[in-house]
Amino acid sequence: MRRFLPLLLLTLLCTCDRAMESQIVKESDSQIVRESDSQAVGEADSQEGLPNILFILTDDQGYGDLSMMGNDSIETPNMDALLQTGAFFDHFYVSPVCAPTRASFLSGLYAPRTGAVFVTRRRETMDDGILTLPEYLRHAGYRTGLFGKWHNGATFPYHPAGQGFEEFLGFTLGHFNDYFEGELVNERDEIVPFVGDLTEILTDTASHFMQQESSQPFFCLLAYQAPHTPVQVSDKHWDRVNQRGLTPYNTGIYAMIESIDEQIGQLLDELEEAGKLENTLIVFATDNGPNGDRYRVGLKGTKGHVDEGGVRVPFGIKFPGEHPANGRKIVTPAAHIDLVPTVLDLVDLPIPEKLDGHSLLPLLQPKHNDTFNLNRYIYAFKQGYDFKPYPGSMRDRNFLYVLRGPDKHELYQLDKDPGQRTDIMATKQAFLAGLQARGRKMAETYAAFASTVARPDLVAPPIDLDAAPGPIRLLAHEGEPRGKTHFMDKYGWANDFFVDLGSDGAYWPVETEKARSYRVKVRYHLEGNTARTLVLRTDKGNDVSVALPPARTTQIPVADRVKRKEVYPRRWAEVEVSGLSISPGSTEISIASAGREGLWVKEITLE
Ligand SMILES: [Ca+2]
Repeated sequence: MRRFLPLLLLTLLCTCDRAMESQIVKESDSQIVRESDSQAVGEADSQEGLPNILFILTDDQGYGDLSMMGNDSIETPNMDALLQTGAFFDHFYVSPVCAPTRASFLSGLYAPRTGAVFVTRRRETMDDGILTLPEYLRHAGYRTGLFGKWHNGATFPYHPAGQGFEEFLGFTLGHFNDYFEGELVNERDEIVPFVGDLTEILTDTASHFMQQESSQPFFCLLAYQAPHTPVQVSDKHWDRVNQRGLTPYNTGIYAMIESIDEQIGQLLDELEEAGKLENTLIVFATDNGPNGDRYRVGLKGTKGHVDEGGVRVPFGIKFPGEHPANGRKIVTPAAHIDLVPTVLDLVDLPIPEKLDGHSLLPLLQPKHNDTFNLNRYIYAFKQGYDFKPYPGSMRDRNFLYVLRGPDKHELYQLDKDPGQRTDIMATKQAFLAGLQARGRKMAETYAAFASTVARPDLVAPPIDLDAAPGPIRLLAHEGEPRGKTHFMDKYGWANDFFVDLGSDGAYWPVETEKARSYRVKVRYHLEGNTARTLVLRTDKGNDVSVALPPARTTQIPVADRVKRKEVYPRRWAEVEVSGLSISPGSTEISIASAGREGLWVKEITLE
């Protein structure tokens, strides 16, 4: 449902005459988006001169996970070349975890403003009223594709196809639990089974998309899942890295990064052969700090932390041709929120005033001599199920302020102490204690800003039954267990399932304005020798029952190099039942079964 649109649309309309002539209007129905946008494309100004844009985003690769960072345990020649022959931002910041970073890259806003405050249980969902980078670019005449990880909402209208991507092959969850076999989904949310190497499949699909004959420029987001866990990688890459004396976990992580590096090299070769590279701008970024304790150039913290190691990542923009910014190293701090305004600036679209980010193009002008300073603080919030201002951090080029707890303030002199060894707020060294007044001032600035970003009205929206173009998958980790029902893992990360589903049951919050009767497919596991009855019910009192025959399901064999913490994929049993009536205004679909132990439910699909 549309919640945030009026503010942004109004801003857009007020900031530029061109926007007055051709409004970027967002509809909640994905089909309408597609039709209206294609009309807008026809009316747009000439697309001549607009570059193609390829945005490569990796998952959980930290600042130190590149050979160019002095890490002699990894070989990343293609990533290094991309960053070093483009404009390399050496102080670039994202959020501590996946989904908020992606929401900021796509919206130009700090993630709490978009609703994407966490990574699972629908708290990764970006409100559909947020205008996204692909939506802006479609207005400028681009065709748009996402290949890989989305992680900002699994169901329509939050699905990538509801948020501006015309083509999509990937997964909407926080992580995919098998690199070699599984079920991806496409832009219609149809299941697309695959067998192969996920990193290669995503690269090939992106390559095919970019090479399609078209009069339109493209925007391609290639969002690799590697090196996110599970640690799975082909023998070729494992064997090479395995000679370097690392732990099995780090061997696997580096091998996964080298697998991406190889794919990037091949992809750029293919684009060059197709004559596309000379007019393609390439952005490279990672989405948070390293997913483990490994080399990170002395930075403190890892993925999930608001310290430098959790949020400072490699970022570069390689311009096509002989652009003066190529080959430059930029030290002015920049962030994920700057991508949208930078790209809008580049393609001559108006930049909404309410965005948190700024265009980085002025930094990239020929006369730039590194004195340009955006004169601002860049924030990072450690988020959970609900937004809290701590832990959080705020930095400029010289100082880092950290709010560690409700009243726990830290200050670091970032230019002299990038490893955060000396907390100025706690020091007894007189020459540093003089800076504590600065820390107190930064604390006030941080508190004032943090109080403005939370949008509890956008967090964890119900599942909109009216927006989907086809079947609606209600995944367990998008729902809520009740009473004694629980997830296999405590938190209910992506791919998890309801365990010991009994009479307390579990439910999914929904919204609908239509009356419909659904056929329901249930994916489950049931131990013992006796069938159980599963009751599906809405809060309006409609229900339907289905008998579940015993089904002791098995794990799908996986090629993990080290034991994983997340749940394993399974081959689930399936039953179907017709006649679940949903009334307008329903707010909940629940499942329950008399008895308790032994019944697990992975998902239900409404058709
Ligand atoms: Ca990540």
